[in-house]
Parts: sequence; C-alpha cells; structure tokens
Amino acid sequence: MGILHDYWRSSASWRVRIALAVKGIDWRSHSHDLTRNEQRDRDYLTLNPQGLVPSWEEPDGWTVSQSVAILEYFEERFPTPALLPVSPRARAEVRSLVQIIACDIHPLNNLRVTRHLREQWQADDDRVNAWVCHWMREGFIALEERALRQGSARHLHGESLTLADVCLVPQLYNAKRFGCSLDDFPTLVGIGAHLSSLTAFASTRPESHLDAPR
Ligand SMILES: N[C@@H](CCC(=O)N[C@@H](CS)C(=O)NCC(=O)O)C(=O)O
Repeated sequence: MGILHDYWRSSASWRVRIALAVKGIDWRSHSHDLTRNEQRDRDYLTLNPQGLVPSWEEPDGWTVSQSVAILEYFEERFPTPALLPVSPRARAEVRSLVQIIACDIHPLNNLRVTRHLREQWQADDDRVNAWVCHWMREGFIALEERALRQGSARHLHGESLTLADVCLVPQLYNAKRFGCSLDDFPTLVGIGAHLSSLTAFASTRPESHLDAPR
C-alpha cells in the first residue's frame, strides 16, 4: 500500500487525496504536523529534501514529491477513470488551469511564504490575509473567466471531472479559510459546490482526515 505524506489542512495534499479516491488507489496517511514544523524533520527530509507535503511513497521505498507530479504519475499508472481528457489540446487546457492554481496562486500563499512575511517583514494577520487574498483574487479572476467561457456549471473544464477540478476545490477551501471574498466568482463557487458533493471530494476533505482536530 502506498503512503501519502500529508497534513490534514494542506491543500496540495488534498489534491492528491481526491485523485486517490477517484481512482480507488489503496493508501494510508503519514501525517506531518505543519504547525510543529514536522515537515522539516530529518527523517522526512531524507524522503523529500524540499521539506513540503505531499510526498507519495511506494512499498519499495520509491518516493516522489510535488502534488502535480504525483497526480500526473497516477494518471499514467492508473489511467482509469481518467482525470485528463483525450485530445492534446484539451489536455493542455486542463494543465493550464492546473498551473494557474498550482504555480501562480498556491505558492504565494503557502505557509513558508506567510511565515517569511511575518518574521522578516513584520506583517501582522491583517497584512498577511490581504497578501493571501490579493494573489488568490488575481488567479480566480482568470479562472472565473475561463470557467465562464467554457460554459459548464459543474466542471472547470468540459463536462467531466479533470485535474483542474481536483485542484480547484482545495484552493476554494483555502480562500474561505483566509476569509477571502468569493463574491466576484459565482461560477467558481457553483462548480465548487457541485464538486464538493461528490464522494471523492467529500470523503477526503480536511475535516474528514484522521489527524484533523476533533
Ligand atoms: N508545489 C508543491 C507545494 C507543496 C506545499 O507548499 N505544501 C505546503 C502545504 S499545502 C507545505 O508543505 N508547507 C510547509 C511549509 O511551507 O513549510 C506541491 O504542489 O506539492
């Protein structure tokens, strides 16, 4: 059985948990408490020198980090049900949506970035939240427009579930967590509501994680 090194509230880890559920892959969690900096423990750094979750570890010890690399690996190794469309153009479009979230929104709002803002630049909670919501908004403006243009009320791309949806829901969760307004993003909110009702999303949500505080 594979091991997902994760943390209950990590949105990058949640992406992977959703894909595991969609594809019916057996796994267990090894949780690293980010509030206690356990992602920087020596043992974990030997697995992932970057000291971030998630990482995916297979029974023979082979390990890969970076949520999108893990998602793409699952796609190749367990192709059905597919989370990428068939045509090269559609695949590129889905990957473009994924990268808006995974490359251009999430990294700017990550714990190590917000910690740096606090420690090096004396940002208080209000300033940190303003920073987070600014970058969230920038990305969501583009995603909302893309969602409107393609016209589905249930998915970020086309009429079936894709990696773009897998990345969207955890990012919307982050927006709510930081108190960022979603008023200007009704299409994204609607898509998020539909997706959140699906078992693969509902069963893997942060609050359902075994290590979430009760
Ligand atoms: N690009 C990475 C981002 C991973 C990442 O930033 N993970 C966060 C949790 S969502 C983390 O481990 N933060 C710990 C820290 O910033 O020290 C991925 O997609 O896996």
